[in-house]
Amino acid sequence: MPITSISKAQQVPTSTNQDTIAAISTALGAGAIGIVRLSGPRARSICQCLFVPAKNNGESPVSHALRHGYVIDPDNKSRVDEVLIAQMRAPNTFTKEDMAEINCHGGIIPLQKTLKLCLAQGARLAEPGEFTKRAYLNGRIDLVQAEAVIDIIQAKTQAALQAAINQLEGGLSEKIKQLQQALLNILAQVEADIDFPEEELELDSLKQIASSLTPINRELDQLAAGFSQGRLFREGVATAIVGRPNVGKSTLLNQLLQQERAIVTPIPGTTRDTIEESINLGGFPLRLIDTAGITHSADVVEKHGVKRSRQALKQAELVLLVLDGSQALTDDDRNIIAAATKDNKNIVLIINKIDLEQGADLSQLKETLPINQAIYLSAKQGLGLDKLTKAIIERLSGAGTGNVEGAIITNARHHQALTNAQQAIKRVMGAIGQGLSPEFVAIDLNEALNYLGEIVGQTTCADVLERIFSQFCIGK
Ligand SMILES: Nc1nc2c(ncn2[C@@H]2O[C@H](COP(=O)(O)OP(=O)(O)OP(=O)(O)O)[C@@H](O)[C@H]2O)c(=O)[nH]1
Ligand SMILES: [Mg+2]
Repeated sequence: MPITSISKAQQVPTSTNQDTIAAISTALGAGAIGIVRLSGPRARSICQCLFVPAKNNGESPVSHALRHGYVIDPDNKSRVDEVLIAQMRAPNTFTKEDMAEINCHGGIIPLQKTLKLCLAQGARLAEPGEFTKRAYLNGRIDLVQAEAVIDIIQAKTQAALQAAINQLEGGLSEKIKQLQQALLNILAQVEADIDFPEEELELDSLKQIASSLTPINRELDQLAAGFSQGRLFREGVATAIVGRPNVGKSTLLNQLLQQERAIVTPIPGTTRDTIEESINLGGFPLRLIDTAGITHSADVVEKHGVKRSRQALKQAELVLLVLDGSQALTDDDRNIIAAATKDNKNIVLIINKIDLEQGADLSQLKETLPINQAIYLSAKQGLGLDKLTKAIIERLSGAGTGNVEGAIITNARHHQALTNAQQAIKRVMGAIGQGLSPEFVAIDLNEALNYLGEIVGQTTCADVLERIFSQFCIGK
């Protein structure tokens, strides 16, 4: 079986616990192989009913080993499919429960039949992400690691994948645990004072608490600051290509994608709506957004497009601002430059059409844009694209990107909880500074601990868990 075809396999999930429910077929499709995956206390007995080994030596199955044989219909003993089956005994499995994976031929019918037989034996269909959820609920992984599983599946670049793997291996979880332990030590000191008020906390002791919070605060700051970089890996950089009509935005999009994605014509106003495509540029996932040319003199349809272009410009993290070097600058150009620079945007200025005689006087822009950093291109002829790629990578690397070693925050949920924990610690320091009673100090310390617990899933509320696991595909 070629390894590449395994990723196309349809994993059809079932799990064996009391509340058995019916199958769905939407997870089914043709593939090289299809895996019916079982987890729960009855995984073993279901396999005993449905699987007949090709060579029966009477020995019980070895855990985690593949066996060749047949899925049979227990009613009439007919063969349903020739399979390879792996049975894995608890607790050394992904879910910490007994598990089995039946590798069927990838066709829809044998898969569906095998699945139905499992359901008839008392399994029920798994919810999206239920295997990972069980791994989390059974304490094999924490919430950060469960979320890393989604990130691994969705990673668009090698760097994103590496960040997710680090997270799954527990890099971030370990860091959070260390911070929690440090806070717990401080809390123990403060609570001792609440319990034994007669031994009042000396001023020195309070100072000591405040000073031991400083390195914790610094570590939280560092983690939170890494988010601006981490998020890029996970979500991609929203990159808008903007400019007045006909400057060559769509030609540039097509060049960067290396495919004829957007329609290009000599008629101004060709692109009427935003077009979004993802690319991997030197390891950075970019969400490239081609926009309708922004102009005053737009017709009714164009006006809608222009509105969307302005929105895309507002929301973009990186702006590729395109001017036509062969023509004098217009009011439209100046308006777009004003709109782009207003929000202090990360702008890469592109002068396009360098294959034509040049007519734009850029010196008038030097007040507003660093024109000495402009990139000169012919999008049509593919000239200067390497310089553009380099400039974009440099711009993004400026945000400290590139290094995905160690604990890095890539997830907005983690970032929010970290920020909340930081604020709680600030309140603790404020309370100590004001000489408030240790009860107040303890309240905020507990809050900080709770926020850190939210990240790893110790104190996460049910609906957040629901939301996280619903992002998974069925079978994961
Ligand atoms: N000579 C030359 N022509 C170019 C270059 N880039 C684009 N063009 C031409 O300029 C015209 C407009 O190109 P588009 O890519 O559609 O421009 P746009 O900015 O997307 O235009 P709208 O969608 O109307 O806003 C087409 O005829 C392109 O072939 C270039 O580098 N050199
Ligand atoms: Mg266009």
